[in-house]
Amino acid sequence: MKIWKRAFVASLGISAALTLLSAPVGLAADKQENPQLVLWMDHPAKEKSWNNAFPVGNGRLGAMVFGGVSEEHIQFNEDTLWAGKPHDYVREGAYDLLGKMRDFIFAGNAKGAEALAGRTSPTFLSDPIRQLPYQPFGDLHLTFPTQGGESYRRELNLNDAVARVTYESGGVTYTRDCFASFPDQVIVYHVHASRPGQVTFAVGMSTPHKESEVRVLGSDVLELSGKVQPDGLRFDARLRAMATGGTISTRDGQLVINGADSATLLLTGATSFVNFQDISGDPARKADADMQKLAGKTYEQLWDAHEEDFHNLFDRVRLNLGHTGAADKPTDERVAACRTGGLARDPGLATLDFQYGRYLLISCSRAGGQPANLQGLWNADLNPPWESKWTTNINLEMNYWPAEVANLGECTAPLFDLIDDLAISGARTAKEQYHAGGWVLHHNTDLWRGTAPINGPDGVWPTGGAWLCYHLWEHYLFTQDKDFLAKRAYPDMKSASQFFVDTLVKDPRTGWLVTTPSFSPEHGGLVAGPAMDMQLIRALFDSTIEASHILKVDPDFAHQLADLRAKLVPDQVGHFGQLQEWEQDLDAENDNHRHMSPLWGLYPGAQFTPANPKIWSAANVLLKQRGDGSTGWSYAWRICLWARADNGDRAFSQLSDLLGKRTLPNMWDLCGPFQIDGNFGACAGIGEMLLQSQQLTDGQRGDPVIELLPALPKPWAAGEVSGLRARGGFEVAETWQNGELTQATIKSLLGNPVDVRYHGHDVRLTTQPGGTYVLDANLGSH
Ligand code: FUC
Repeated sequence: MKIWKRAFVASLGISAALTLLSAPVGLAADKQENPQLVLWMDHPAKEKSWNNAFPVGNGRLGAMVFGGVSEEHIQFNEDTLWAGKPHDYVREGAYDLLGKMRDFIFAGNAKGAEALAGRTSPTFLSDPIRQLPYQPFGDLHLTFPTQGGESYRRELNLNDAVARVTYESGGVTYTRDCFASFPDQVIVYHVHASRPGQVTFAVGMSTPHKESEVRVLGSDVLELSGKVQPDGLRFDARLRAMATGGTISTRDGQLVINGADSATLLLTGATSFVNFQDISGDPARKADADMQKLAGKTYEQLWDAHEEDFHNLFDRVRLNLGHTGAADKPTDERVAACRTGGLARDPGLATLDFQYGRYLLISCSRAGGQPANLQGLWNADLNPPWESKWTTNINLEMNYWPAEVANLGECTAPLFDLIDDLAISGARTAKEQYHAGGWVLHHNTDLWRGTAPINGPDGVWPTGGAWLCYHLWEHYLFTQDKDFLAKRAYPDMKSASQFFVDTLVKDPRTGWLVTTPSFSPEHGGLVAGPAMDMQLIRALFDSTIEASHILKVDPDFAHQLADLRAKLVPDQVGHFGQLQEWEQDLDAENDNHRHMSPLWGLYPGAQFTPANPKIWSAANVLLKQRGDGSTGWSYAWRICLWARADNGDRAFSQLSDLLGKRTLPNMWDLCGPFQIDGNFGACAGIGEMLLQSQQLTDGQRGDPVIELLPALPKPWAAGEVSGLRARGGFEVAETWQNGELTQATIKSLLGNPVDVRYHGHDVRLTTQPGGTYVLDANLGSH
């Protein structure tokens, strides 16, 4: 059995009879609101501060709620509204350059190779060289007669997934709730007044797209329709008003609600996108059909359905890191306090950040929708930063790091659908540009599933698909779902492996097998065999080999992969004891690059363990040398890495810097501009500090291993968590005091055996499906 995170700690071999409980794993499983799970401010978002507004989303439709009193603004998105149309980005004839680029690289002339991956023809880059941007959809503008507004508060309540504005005016309390319902596929906006007949407002629609119009349909519906220029996707949204009491009328293209007790707006929206090769859909019909489905439903029914759906996902994990008086302040002030070390005095903010990550994933990644892009699904810009695409050399993957451990495995569905598409478009790129079988993805993709290298030489990085396949395998490790493995994961993994079988070449300088041309993500120049590529391919081959054993298929292919794996460039230790980023020892001691690519094998991979002290120590040397993060996501990656290195205080310092230096008042992450990956990376990192699990794959899989509280930082001396998931099919709860575990509860979902570790203690549990096992700090049973 492979040893995880432990060099020579002998198993204590405890086989004590363990208490088998039938109670569910959880803290007090009440339905009460947790006031700690609320982001709030005492002022609206300024009109120009889109990213100060609060986000709601149902995985497909998203909205940003600004919270103005007399003028409310709600900007909204639908996740298939992108620029462009079906397009194959493959560069014809690129293959002719491949051999030349390889020759240049092996001759030590990276510049020669890079000249063939530039903007001028001939180039190995995609056609065209850039991919296309995600688009905003539209805006709702609400005008209320109220001026001022006392006792103002706007909040994003994570307990109920609702953006709420409350204020008083003229002795009346107004409440406005906005949520995005997954079951009803609608954005709902509800206005309530404490006194009857006091709800009066007008609402209009607009869009930044030039080719568009707003029409009044009947007496209570607006339609916003248009097309992304020049000849792209068509879109259509419907806004319907319902009121209790009062009247609804139309005026100047707006809906006017007058003197109602309460009023509800329903917003549906759709585009002509069918799939990445077909945009023949009818958006008007879909937006209308979605609206028709709501006919006869009351606001309360919509609320209840939304609550049931959201709670089913969100309530699975409870976290309490303690809270102090600092938690009583508005969220923007709490975030600002992190600039001066405030996180250590405000553990509740870390809890909020963790649960916000879970909230955001539920809000932007649900079955049937697109995966979370660089901005999740929220975007107000026709030209968003990096096109708000899916960048696959860290960002898209980081978005899904928390999914399994934070018990939101279902939210991976859009990612896996994307991978299926990429296996199709990536097969064309493999064939045309590499004369290879299988599929390849470089460092970005868009709605049209571009897979060819883009932008410049740093786009020539062929292991994006290998990395995405790791998520398929991880989903299997967490769920042990053989049907998923056979039908969804293995075909994509096998085909991704095939690409490398066909394209790995022998480096004449070293004799090792390498990817080339390649790039260690955004660092250095074009090279052969960067460490990250080798780690990704080892992970891909290992998991494909193991899947072939589990599924009892393709034994010859598995042998072939094992043979090639042994010839890949190994992880190497360089001149200052560091794990090398490149095949050659080129690392500089003053380099703190944002990408932590050579440490992929530490996190999210699981290739470095103390069982191999040489590589474990080199990885730690590099981690230390790289210092603090810079972009939000680079801090987030470092949180996860330090957690894996069992250093909770260093992980905490990166979290503290992320919140203090790279976080907006609404707790969104900043790359430079808003980019959501850091939110998800931080969520995963906090999870990793509290619980780690592995089921190592190197052709000889051992039992799952769970490590309790592996990287608890000093400021979180007491706390409790429940509902975290572990590989092998477990749900784990932990409580701790004075920095020490007091109790762990492990629910076995599938009945697998598991090796549980804490501070040098080690116990092997033989479990029954559904069994719950309670352990004390010595891992003795209760
Ligand atoms: C990668 C990063 C950048 C940015 C971009 C979207 O290229 O290196 O910092 O996050 O993705």
